[in-house]
Amino acid sequence: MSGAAGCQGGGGDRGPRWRRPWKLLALGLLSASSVLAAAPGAGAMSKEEKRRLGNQVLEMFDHAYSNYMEHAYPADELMPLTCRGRVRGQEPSRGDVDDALGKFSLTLIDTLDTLVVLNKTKEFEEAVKKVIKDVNLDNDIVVSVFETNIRVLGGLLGGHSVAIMLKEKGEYMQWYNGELLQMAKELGYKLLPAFNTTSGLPYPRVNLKFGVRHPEARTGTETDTCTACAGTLILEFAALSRFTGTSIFEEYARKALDFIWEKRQRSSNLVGVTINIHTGDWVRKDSGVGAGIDSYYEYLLKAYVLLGDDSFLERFNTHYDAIMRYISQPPLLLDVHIHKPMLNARTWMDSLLAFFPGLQVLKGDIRPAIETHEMLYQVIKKHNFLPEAFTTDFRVHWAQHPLRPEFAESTYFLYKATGDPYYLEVGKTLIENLNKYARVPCGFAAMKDVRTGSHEDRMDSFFLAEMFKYLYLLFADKEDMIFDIEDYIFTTEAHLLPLWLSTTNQTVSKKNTTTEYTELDDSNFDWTCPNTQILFPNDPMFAQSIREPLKNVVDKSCPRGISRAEESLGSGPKPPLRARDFMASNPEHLEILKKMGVSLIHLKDGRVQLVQHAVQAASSLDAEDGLRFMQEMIELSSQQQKEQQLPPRAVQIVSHPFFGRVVLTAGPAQFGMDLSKHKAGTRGFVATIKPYNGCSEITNPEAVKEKIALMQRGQCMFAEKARNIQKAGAIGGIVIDDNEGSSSDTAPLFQMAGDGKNTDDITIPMLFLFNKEGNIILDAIREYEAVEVLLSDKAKDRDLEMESMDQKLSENDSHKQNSEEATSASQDVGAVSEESEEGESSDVTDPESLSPADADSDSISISNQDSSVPGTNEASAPEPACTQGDHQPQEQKTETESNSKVNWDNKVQPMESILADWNEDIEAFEMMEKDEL
Ligand code: DMJ
Repeated sequence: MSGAAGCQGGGGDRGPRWRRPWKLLALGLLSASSVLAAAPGAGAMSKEEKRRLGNQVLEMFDHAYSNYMEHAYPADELMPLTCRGRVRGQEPSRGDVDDALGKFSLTLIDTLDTLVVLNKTKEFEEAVKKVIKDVNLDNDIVVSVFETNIRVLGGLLGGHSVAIMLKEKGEYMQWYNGELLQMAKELGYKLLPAFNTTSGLPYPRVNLKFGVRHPEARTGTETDTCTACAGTLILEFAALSRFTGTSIFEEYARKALDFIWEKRQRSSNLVGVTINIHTGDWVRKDSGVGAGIDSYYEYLLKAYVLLGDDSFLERFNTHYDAIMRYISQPPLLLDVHIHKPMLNARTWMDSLLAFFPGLQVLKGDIRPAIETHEMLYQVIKKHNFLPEAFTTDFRVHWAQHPLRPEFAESTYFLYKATGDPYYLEVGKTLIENLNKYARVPCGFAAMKDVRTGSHEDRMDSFFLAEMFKYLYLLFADKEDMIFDIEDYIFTTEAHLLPLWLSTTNQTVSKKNTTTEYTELDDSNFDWTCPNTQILFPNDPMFAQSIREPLKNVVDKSCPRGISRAEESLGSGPKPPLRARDFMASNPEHLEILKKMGVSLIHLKDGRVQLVQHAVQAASSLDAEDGLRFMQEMIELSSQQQKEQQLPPRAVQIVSHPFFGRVVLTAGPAQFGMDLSKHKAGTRGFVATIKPYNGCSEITNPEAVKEKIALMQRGQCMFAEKARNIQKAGAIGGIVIDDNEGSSSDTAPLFQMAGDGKNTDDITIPMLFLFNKEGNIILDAIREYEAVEVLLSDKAKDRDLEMESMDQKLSENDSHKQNSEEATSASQDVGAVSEESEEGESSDVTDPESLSPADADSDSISISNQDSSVPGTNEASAPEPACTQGDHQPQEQKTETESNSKVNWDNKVQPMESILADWNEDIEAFEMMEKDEL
């Protein structure tokens, strides 16, 4: 896709190249959209408002970029809560996500072409000089091939693309001599060792200095990679080849794509999520358009647009047809199994799929794009951001949100395709939410939990590379730009590559050497691009008419896992039994279970176990229904497990200079005030207590009275601390972890348990903060002395906090001052002075009730302990929540702590362990599938 219009061919400055009618049709799309944008109607946005919003995006970008440059550069990323750079190795490891960091000033490189899109040419010139001078690409560090390609190689190439454009214009960058391209080439060569496999699929990681095979490489033992990881190289690699005339990069990327195409599941034409890089076997056979696969599809279509190679379009269209047949269940996009594509693989969606409506615009399939986008927008309206994963009935499945740009991207493309001002309003909401909930004095912080509004100390580079580009372009008119965005295509990281590359240095043979397309004829390929004059004939209300029926899809309906069988059967035969409807006391249901090969085993301890033996099913169709039933049951149980936990709470710093903008993720207590029932929360100034561990009578009650007491974890029970501070007159308490460096970014939250006795006497709220979050408050005390916080179940509106704050500073000044002050605070304060004598660790239980009880390769089973879990005690299956909120406070299961040394904290199951379990279950399914096949 070009920058602005949905569907467009190449051409640009270097001359036309299209044999097919793309260019003309794209022009049609553009003119139609401008007619629509100008059309009068309710909701049309005034030019002034558009300009105001565009300026707001610029101001927000400045806030993010200047804080990165001032407080983090040359580090890879900014940590906006602690206001410093994230340097790999100096912070606790976050696992795979850290593989994007290669000590190469990631955020600066990823931001280069954003500066030019946002008209910040002088800043761009400065930034390029810094990159050339400072960045070292030869570090002994293991990085992700995928992330390094899309962010760093893409960033350098995008920077080079706009640098030569500016140079050609004659005003800026006159000194530029292809230095960024040189760096890109150097990096390209550093990625090549990863391709040293027989399949041609790259290893997922590479050591920038030592490659893959070298004894010092510390990588090269991996066997799997994700499909998107191996299939998202062609744009950057082909651009590198064509810019430099060195064909090897394009050749390698093509080979990887050819291999994936060869390995597609032939009956469904779908690809799985992960693949063995040596054998080409699908390791995970679930298939969707989100995490793990997303940009593979994106790059097939965009490779056709950039390179004009028909085979990429042929492949894309073949996959797209399969996606629309199996995965698209409008407005949902649900993962299925590649071998059994009528079988849903899960009942939740991940936020990465939000890019897909944008890709559908490029494909020209506007209707489903509008539908899915509208569904996603309603999820956002409910939670302010798209949670990383959400269920088919729109509950939060994974509450994090790292400020991903995919939804903004789709909003931009839909606006360009439809000209409907509705999408400008959507963009306005995104801007408002970012400012209200994610903006902190030192940048923008990712959401740790969209339900509580708490933050994570993280601002990913893609936030600057993508979010600000799409938001700015959404509100920008052609005359606001210093160049024509239509001359470029966006990579998956929104880097700009010029369309004229299609006619440059075509040294690589376009012919796929491994694939014959004899089985495909022209009917597989949709060669045309949409013309909005045909799409919206005399009907500026087209998009609205598609959205209208979906208006209340999130709030008012409860669409639980749409069954294709249910849909297609209509008034025909009875739909298969769904896990959510199952009642163990219903003889008819038991009969159906039997037909599906599922048996119910009553265990001695009162538990009920479900086991499926596909071979015992009445027919293969029944076996398939049985499989789905078991899968649904597992997921239902997993969901229940999750809901039995108390959700995390929020500690919001409301005093100057934070004004409610910093929200820390806190663990709840199983005693004291239940903050979910006291919506206003408890607000007060904080005071550290003496003794700091709170394990005996408080000796400074005068300092603590009417305050929120801060104390250190350890040396006695949580409930004991609570009683001591309550006696001293505190109105609440915060326990700070004594394990230095612990953080909710890296450790699972847990609940503070009682002491096994009746805790009704404790009436004040108690929350737990990990060491890093606790230090943010301690830092603030050192700097500002009087620090006021709000303890609540969900962060309160920052604007209200702003209103109630001291009005001494004008709003503009306070913004500036905020970042300066917060910075010095975080620099000055060291670790908590008191040390705990005994180390403690949070303990987690295994979710016993979910573990497959029968490991037979042809069977799968689940068992449940809880009486409210499906299948137990002849009770009916639970009603999966179809309620308004995601918080459903459950009865708390208090676990008595007998050993005060090791088992102080109640056992809870963190999300990671639930997901790990779920993966195990999926694997069991896959084994079974294999056996069946
Ligand atoms: C970006 O780095 C890219 O868009 C990638 O393809 C997947 N998504 C992230 C941001 O969410």
